[in-house]
Amino acid sequence: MTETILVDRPAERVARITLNRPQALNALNRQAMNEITAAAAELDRDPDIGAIVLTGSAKAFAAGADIKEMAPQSFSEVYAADWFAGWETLGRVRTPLVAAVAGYALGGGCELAMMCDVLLAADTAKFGQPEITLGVIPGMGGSQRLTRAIGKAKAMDLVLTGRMIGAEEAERAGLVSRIVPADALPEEAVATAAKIAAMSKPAAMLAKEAVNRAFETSLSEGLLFERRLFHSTFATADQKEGMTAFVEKRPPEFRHG
Ligand code: CO8
Repeated sequence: MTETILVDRPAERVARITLNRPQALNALNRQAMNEITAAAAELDRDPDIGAIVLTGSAKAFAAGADIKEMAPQSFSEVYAADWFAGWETLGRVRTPLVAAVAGYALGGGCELAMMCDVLLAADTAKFGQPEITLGVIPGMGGSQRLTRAIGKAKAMDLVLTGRMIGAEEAERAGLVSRIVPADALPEEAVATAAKIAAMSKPAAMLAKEAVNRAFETSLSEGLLFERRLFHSTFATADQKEGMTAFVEKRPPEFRHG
């Protein structure tokens, strides 16, 4: 039983995790971190799930880490408990993650969205890393993933001033995959996840792994890594099915193996 999230299965092979702390604009306290990461890890192990949607409410995806919970903590406490290290579990999820962001995605909320693979933004979305205004800095990947996503000049602007950007500026900067009208966001997120989930699961997992490797390695090593993964797809039945279906001019029926 979870208190900070709702988990459902809105379409075939699609799971959805909805942040549900409306009284705090979905601020991410430790319980939320534990519940989100545990739910995502469990869904990741489920062979019947091909993509996971992570979303919030119309007003807030998540307005950051929980400031009320953090306020009294000392250095020794956050250091000893290695605060936020638990989020690394989400980075290890191999099933594609679709973030559907409406309203505020600030601080830890923006960082959580950036941990996902496809980032859909409603036209109401507002992104920012306002930690500096609280006398701290991003602590869940903001200085690293944001810089890789939008480059140094723009990341410095956001991280040093704490200003928010709207969906259009976020899209121009390369932070989001696509902008969707707010009222269409829930449907579009599920449709996108369903499209991914209908692909060969091993191929989708390999594709995710290959793209993510681009952030961890040199170009020549990355190209080699990609090529070896590409070779390995020829060991799957889905490769035979996908290519045979193309030749036979019919839709493929992937068995996810
Ligand atoms: N934490 C806790 N509670 C929050 C948070 C939050 N991040 N954001 C909003 N809330 C609460 C408010 O306190 C309020 O509660 P109450 O009704 O009890 O007063 C309720 O949610 C509604 O919020 P508002 O009344 O403020 O709603 P508005 O529509 O007026 O404003 C804003 C919306 C602009 C989003 C505003 O709430 C805001 O600025 N929130 C804080 C945003 C922020 O600074 N986020 C970054 C947090 S820090 C972080 O994420 C990473 C820190 C890394 C540190 C590393 C340490 C190891």
